[in-house]
Amino acid sequence: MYAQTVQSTGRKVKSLEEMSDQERAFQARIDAGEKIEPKDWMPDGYRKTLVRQISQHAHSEVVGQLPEGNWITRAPTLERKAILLAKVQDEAGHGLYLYSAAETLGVSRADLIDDLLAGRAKYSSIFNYPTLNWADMGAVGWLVDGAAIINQVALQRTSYGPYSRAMVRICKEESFHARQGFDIMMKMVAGTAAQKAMAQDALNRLWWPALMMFGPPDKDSVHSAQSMAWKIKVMTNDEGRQKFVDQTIPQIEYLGLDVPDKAARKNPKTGHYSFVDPDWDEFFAVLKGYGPCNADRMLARNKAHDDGAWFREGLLAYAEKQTIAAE
Ligand code: BYC
Repeated sequence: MYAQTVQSTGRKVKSLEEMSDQERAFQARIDAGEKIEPKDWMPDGYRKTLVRQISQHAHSEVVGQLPEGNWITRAPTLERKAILLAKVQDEAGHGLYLYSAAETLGVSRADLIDDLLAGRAKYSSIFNYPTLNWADMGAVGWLVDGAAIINQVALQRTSYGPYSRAMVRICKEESFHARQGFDIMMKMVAGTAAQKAMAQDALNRLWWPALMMFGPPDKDSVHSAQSMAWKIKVMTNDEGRQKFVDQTIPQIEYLGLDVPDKAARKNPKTGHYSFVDPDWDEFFAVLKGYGPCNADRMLARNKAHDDGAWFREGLLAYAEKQTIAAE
């Protein structure tokens, strides 16, 4: 039940000859860089792909609160607690913007959440890894939010208007998140030898799962070709991963930490780093529900949903009362 067992549904890109007149006109709008708005005509596949990606993104924000929420009560100072609390709360807000963007496509938030709780929907693989100590709060903010920003900055240019606009605000908040993570890392590396070792250990554990956040290699990506043609995605999985590596290795060096990938080297001609791929078998196993925390995450979300039932009922009863009073 708690596995993310959804089968991928991607197909090859439809050629212009295979398209109907309406589809060709739609593609021309995309190619011209126009934004598509909720009431515009769109191919079924475009709508389905958006619902899939935006809802997976929303679920990731909501499940993504759990690994960090785990450390709010154990933050080392009041200031760190306040910052972490604000960050985790921001993630709930991101979930809301994204569920709202998905709803403009004719689906209901309640149904999307039911899919998540029943294990019928995916969320980012990264959140199936544990956060073992305070250094992980630094590494998550720096690496996980750092990776998310790379993806989301590009998504500000996505072709669907409501999704692209949601990304603008999300990106502003994510940059604060990444900076607070890097700030924790700076403190840890400037502390005792044991604290610096904790920072290194957190980096070592989260490096490979962070690389996985960008999705499978382009050659194995089911949706990239069509999503790029529709400009739902404006960067391939491998392009995002390369950007992340190029951005992060100098930051690791600035912190005085060791790069977990011992073979990573900068190519002086291209300016890009070579790097070793993460273990893709592990990635696909995590997607099938076999990550270290998949079951815990789904239990926690289901419990929170059940515990919140009285509150949702209260809100509905209040809204009903207001409607009757207004009549
Ligand atoms: N984890 O054809 P592909 C955050 C799935 S949250 C799990 O390349 P696509 C934050 C993929 O869905 C960050 N599943 O797919 C929150 C597909 O399965 P289905 C979340 C993954 O969609 C709190 C299959 O593998 N960001 O920032 O073209 C605290 C084949 O892949 C993953 C977003 O969601 C993965 N890592 O490209 C801190 C951004 N990768 O649907 C931080 C929006 C792939 O066929 N999403 N899969 O069953 C995207 O940009 C794209 O969906 C992806 C994948 C680049 C992730």
